[in-house]
Amino acid sequence: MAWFRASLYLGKLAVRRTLSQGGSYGIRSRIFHLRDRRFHSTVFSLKEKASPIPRAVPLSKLTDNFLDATSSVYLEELQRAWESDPNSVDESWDNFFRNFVGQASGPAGVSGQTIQESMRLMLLVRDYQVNGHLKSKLDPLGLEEREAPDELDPAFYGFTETDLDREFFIGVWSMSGFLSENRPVQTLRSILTRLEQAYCGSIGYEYMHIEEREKCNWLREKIETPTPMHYNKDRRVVILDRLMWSTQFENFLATKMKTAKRFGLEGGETLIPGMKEMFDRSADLGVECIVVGMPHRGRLNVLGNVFRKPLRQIFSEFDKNSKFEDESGLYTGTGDVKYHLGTSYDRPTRGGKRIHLSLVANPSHLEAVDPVVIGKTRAKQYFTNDLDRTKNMAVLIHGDGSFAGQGVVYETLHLSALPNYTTGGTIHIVVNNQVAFTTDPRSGRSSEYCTDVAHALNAPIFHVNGDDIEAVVHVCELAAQWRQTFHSDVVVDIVCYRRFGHNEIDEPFFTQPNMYKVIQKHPSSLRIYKNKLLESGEVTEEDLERMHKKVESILNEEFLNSKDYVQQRRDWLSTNWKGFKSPEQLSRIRNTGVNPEVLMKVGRAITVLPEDFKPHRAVKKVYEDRAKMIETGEGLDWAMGEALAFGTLLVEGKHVRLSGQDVERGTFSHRHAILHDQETGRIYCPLDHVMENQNAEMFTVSNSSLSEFGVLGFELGYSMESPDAIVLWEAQFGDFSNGAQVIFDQFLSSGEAKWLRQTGLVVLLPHGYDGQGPEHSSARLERFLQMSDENPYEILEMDPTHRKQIQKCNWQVVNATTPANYFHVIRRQMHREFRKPLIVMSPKNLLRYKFCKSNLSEFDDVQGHEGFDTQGTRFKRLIKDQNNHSDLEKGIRRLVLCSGKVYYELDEERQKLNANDVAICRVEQLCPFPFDLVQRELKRYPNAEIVWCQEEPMNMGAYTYIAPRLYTAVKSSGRGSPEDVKYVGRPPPPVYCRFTKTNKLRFLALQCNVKQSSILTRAALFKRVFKTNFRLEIPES
Ligand SMILES: Cc1ncc(C[n+]2csc(CCOP(=O)(O)OP(=O)(O)O)c2C)c(N)n1
Ligand SMILES: [Mg+2]
Repeated sequence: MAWFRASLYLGKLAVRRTLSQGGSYGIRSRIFHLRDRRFHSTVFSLKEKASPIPRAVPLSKLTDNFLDATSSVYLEELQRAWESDPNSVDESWDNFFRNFVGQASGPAGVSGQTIQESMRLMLLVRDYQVNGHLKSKLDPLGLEEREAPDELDPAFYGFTETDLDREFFIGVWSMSGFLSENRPVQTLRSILTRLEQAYCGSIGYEYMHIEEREKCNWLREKIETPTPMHYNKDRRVVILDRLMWSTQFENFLATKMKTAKRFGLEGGETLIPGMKEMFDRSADLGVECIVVGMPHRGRLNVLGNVFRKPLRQIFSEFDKNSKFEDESGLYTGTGDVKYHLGTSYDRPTRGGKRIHLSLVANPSHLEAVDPVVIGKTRAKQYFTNDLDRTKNMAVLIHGDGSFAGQGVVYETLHLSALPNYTTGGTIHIVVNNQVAFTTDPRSGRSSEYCTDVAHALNAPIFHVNGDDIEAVVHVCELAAQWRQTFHSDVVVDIVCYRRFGHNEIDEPFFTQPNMYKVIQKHPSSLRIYKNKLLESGEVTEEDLERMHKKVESILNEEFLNSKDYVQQRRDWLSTNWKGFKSPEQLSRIRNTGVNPEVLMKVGRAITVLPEDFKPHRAVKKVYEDRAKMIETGEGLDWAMGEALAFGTLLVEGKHVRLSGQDVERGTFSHRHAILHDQETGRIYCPLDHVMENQNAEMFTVSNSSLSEFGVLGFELGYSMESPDAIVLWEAQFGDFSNGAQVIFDQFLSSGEAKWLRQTGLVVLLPHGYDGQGPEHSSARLERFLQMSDENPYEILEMDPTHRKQIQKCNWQVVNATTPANYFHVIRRQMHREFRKPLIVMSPKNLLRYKFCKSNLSEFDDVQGHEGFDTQGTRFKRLIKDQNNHSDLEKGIRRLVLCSGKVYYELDEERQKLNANDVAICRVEQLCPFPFDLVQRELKRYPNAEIVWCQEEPMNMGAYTYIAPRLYTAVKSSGRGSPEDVKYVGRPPPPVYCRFTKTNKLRFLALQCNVKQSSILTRAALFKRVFKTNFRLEIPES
């Protein structure tokens, strides 16, 4: 291993470079060198002998490991020291010298060679492996201004031109590749030729940062081949044909739809043959399904040529006059632009197999789809029992600007090796056109390559000149082989260019005049490949003409057919979703109570621990208490309600997955879903044992990486695969959900409308003003409510079982206040024939609050039991006043409507002050708004003034959402005008509590909170100062 690392160190030296202001595109910067270049452009341009400048090395360093070998003086010192006493040097050096002693002077023709020279040659070889990519010819435009590093100059190691044809002993090494061949004696010229060929051609291999020897050897075997890679004629014709399709597709669109935005692939057309070869190779190696995520660039080309979306359909989508099937009354959503849409297809492969391809729809936010694709892939692996993760694979395509710039890339990469998130390796392809909209790489990133982020993963990175189609195909195949062999991520960086502007109506000369002058004259990669094959005699002009005409005629035919093409009703059901209902089809509302016997069985199973298991004392008590709750049927707390929901769903055959930061124990130490034996460290998960021989993954609870965007995106993708999984993501505190805002905005709240894809993802956001500071108090309920698409002024059909209100709405937002109601709302997600995202403002201090308890009878389905009303046992969208009020209560002076934990504060205050003329109702489901139940309560209290009370400030919380809906309910019930609804809550500051510089935040937050809470509750119950609506009447102190 020491030997491998030796040049890694030198590699690091070479990477120390200054940034350039020059016009480099392929890589970020020009490299300034520490000394004059002697020997960099080709191996045969050696100019003059130059020895490296010796650096003094203290003798104390002589025990250093091999990897620290940095100068020839040092090597000489080492050799001398070893000769006088082998024990005086590090063991790795001892081995090295032993390997050479007696050999260098042995074979004929190498006499006179010093050990020093052998050692330097070794380092040179190593330098090519580490740094060869810096000298590879990646930029098709030839604008790259980087210079090869000093370490690739033989002069750096003291060799001169006269040494080129000298023979050197380099030994036979146990590593694979060049040094393992049985050719211990070679001339310097042949060594350099081989190295240049392997590392400095159209492919730049970056892999020496990988720590595992086995993986490096595997790659060396593929890279340091005795002869250069060569495709036979048949393969070449297939590659040519694929490149023709890719190129002619774009050209065709460019001539037929001159001004339409399509984000063409021109300049990067080799992506298409590369992808196809990658998919073919993957299928040969056992992949059956590939989930793809990609941005705008070249998406139509990928859809048409790789996914085989009918060309006539693609063309008709450009046509303003295209015909649509009559979709009135159908599930159509709002739609999206054509370069965002997804599709799926069973593609036949070169090897005669079929591979299922699925392109995930994505929003305009670059890279946001990455974690979604990975999550979906992982779910496919679960549902197809793909235990070794070789049948389902993810491929992500990136732009150079976004791969380097978007943080979600890093968040996604870091999921790749986590046991509950891995998919066995993702293949990343970067369409590196050396520009992002109008921005040059030097303004767009600080790293050398746009792919440097992948170093963090120890992923190999194959940079390839996009004009060399065979090199592109080769690395695409290699990436597929890597993934199927090592089950980890790999990156293909296709360095290409963008022939036109960012889109077709953009003028690139405004900002990149020099680059575009070169591009204007630059032949297409198809032209280059045609010339190559003509030169080799493998095709003739006639062959080319015939192939061209064939493609052209199909494109023309499809174009003509597109005129009559009737856009079909969009199909939203994939196989797993057969039988599920669109919002146009009624899904009856069902009960979610559970048979009491099943409840008891599940309850016992999840509270019993193995006899020999030694949990922490406090956790043991938690489990004893839970067992008691089940046996007595009383006092079930929040965690128990949740565990019962999960357990009963498992019994019903559903897959349950809960993920997020520290969810196994629970941020508030309430869940303890996984227990740790205090003596052995063994873990035990009671919910894994609800049934006999339960599949280990059927219940998954998993701490995640410390990411919101990445992990929520992953869970969203997971939830979209099958309706048979209930997937939950919990934020540590609700406020952290803003780190995943893109997922909420672009996917969860709008994905169904844009792409007709349903998801029942549950998002748990701890929320509540309990003195934990301005951030942790609020999950920003208002934001989720604002994104609701419900019409506040329209009351839809509200029949108890025929209601379609939820089906019509984009998502549900609830703030449940009892364990039983939480249990039912979780179960409700799975007990319906459609799926809808659910946002839960989950509690913090209610987790242990003495009155926040439910009885087991509220969970069962027994008629007459507590919780069973005229509708059966199910989630209560509104909880009426707990004081057993009759259907008509004329004596009630005030009806306070509220949501969340403030209810308990109001109720306590009411009891304290004996305010029995006040009724308090909890709106548990804020969105969609329970108009029917609010109307019912208005009827019950005909003389009550109506108050909305919240603990959040007026500009936050539910108020702005509730107000117009409450008005609609009041108006429709004939209970006065909107002005008759009063507000009690905190004033509207940006955060809820004021701080001064000297105050300790936490202390003040608590004080402020306590003070404000009591004022607030009293005002809600008694204050008579509501002069005008919309105005807060609670003083600050
Ligand atoms: C998150 C995000 N920020 C900004 C944009 C606007 N935008 C669209 S394309 C683009 C340039 C992308 O460059 P690159 O990733 O190199 O892809 P290319 O267009 O060059 O293929 C930008 C900035 C966006 N779509 N998403
Ligand atoms: Mg780009």
